[in-house]
Amino acid sequence: PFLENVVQHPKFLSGEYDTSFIDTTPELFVFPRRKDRGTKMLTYIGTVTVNGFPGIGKKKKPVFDKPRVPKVSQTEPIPAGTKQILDERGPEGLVRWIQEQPRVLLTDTTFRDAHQSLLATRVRTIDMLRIAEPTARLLPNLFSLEMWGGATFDVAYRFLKEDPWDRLLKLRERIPNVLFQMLLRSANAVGYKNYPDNVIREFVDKSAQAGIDVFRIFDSLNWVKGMTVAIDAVRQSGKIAEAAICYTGDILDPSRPKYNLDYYKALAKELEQAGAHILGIKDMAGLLKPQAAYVLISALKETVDIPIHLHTHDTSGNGIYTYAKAIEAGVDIVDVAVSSMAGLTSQPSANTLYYALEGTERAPEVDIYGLEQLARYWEDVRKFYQEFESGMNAPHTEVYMHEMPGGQYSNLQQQAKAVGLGDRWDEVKEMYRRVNDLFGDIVKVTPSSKVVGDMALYMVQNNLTEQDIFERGETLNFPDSVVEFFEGYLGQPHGGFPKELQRIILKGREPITVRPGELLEPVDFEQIKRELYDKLGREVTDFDAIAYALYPKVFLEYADTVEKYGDISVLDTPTFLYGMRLGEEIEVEIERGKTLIVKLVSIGQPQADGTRVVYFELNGQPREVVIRDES
Ligand code: 3PY
Ligand code: ZN
Repeated sequence: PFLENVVQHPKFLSGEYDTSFIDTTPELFVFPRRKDRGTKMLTYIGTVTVNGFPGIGKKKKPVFDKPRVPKVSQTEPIPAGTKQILDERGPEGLVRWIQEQPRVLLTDTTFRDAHQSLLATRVRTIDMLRIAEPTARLLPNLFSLEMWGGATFDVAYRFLKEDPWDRLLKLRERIPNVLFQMLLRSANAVGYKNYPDNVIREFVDKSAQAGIDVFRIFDSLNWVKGMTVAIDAVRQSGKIAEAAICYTGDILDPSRPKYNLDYYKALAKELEQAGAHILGIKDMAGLLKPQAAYVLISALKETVDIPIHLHTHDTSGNGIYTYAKAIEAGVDIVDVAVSSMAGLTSQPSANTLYYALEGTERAPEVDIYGLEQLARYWEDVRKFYQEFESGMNAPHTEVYMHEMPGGQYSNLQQQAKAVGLGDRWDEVKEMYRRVNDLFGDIVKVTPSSKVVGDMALYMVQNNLTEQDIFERGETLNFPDSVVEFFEGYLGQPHGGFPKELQRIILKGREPITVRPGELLEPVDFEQIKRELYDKLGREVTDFDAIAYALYPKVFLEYADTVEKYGDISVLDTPTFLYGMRLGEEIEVEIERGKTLIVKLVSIGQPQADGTRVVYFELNGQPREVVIRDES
């Protein structure tokens, strides 16, 4: 391979080399890996075909229609948008621009929260890339595209075996005009626990460099102290800090005074003072009823001088009405999704909101025909992921009872199935509410919602009641997330922890009351890079190092998969999830302009050692791979 590298090197070919050529050309020493890309990919396809995909199992691959991609001009320049306003006028200039807009502005969440909430976050990069440029052309007037953060980061590595940074960079290339927005869980970054401050700073800094413009920052307990590092880091990166209040309870219900209007007004003021460019209202479960929205937004408009951005979920079916009332009260921006990815646990539909506001002064500036074309594409793509649908197909007003975030619903349901509680889902939801009350009525959003979910699953699985917890708590092994929460490692809940329960769960250990980041040792990124280099035997990027710092095990498993199967993000989604049908032929573009043609010829009988030979044709040549049959 060394000689091959030398004779193929452009300098060598052009004759522009001298005796230092070898010493000054380190790439000559980079050799291709032995197992070729084709074989690795066939091994993946063979494995899914024989053993199925995690969470789907072994299923016959359905025949899907080719997604209808809107036909848009390839030659005309992409229209300018909010991204250019931020780049030219800076954060303060963008804020002034927002305040000058008489119409309501829209954020499209289709690439993030919509599929996190409907399809367990499983939408893959390849399906976003195909619609990226049409989106840039058809929706240039959006305020932003929420396309990163929340659960997408973790799920990309853990289940999709693809690199979320790569998604960000590639989308940025194709969508140069609209602001990119992400959801950042403050000190929990895009994970489920508090990280050291320098991890948060590094994460924000690299995300900003890679293309994120608007960071929606929230703390899962509305603990402003836990948000300060993230707000500060975003401001330093020159990007937009949208600090968000998580909405819970019901401001119009006098029997729930814990989260009343005064509580939200005080929080809003605090966030403005902490440096927020925009105030986010994050109604993660969809609990904000229409009249409450009117009252809340009206009061907050009086309280703060920054724009207000409202996010809700349409679980109850009241989403559009809530937005209409919020828009009447003067909200600046609202979150919507393309109609075929909207509604229910997702955001209200952009298309529907367009018609609801048509002809009014605050109607959004949006091309409805563009939206309809995008809706067709997503209608087709959504079918690929049908196995991850939650099964909810009508409004659920019971969300006002359990208060489960839209982004958690389908994920917790998957978790319940995985531990054998699929048929006790109603009980789990009921228990979710009871655990909330047991915990003193807390804000429930990742990761505090995960704590409540884990506890609910634990109690249902072990047939425990609240009384059992108090009577036998000393002998119970509570889920780790629950223990960490009561230790204070997610921060401090409004009103404090219920003391007796905390004592039982911590079994006598002392909780912390300071910001966890003050106690956590900074991560040494150089050390991580060396460690990773030793483990992976390849160049380690800053992005890899951050991912490893956030979730070491998930990242290593991802790296292992890539080592074994190569880059499988290039496979079309039906093949990625179901493998291939006998006799089927697919095309895989492994890099720009380089396509493999794969045909599944036959699958051999199981052999004595539990393996099967799977016979393919790769670009017309016979190839076989040996797959362990796990059935
Ligand atoms: C997340 O943190 O992923 C959420 O979507 C919370 O609503
Ligand atoms: Zn949400």
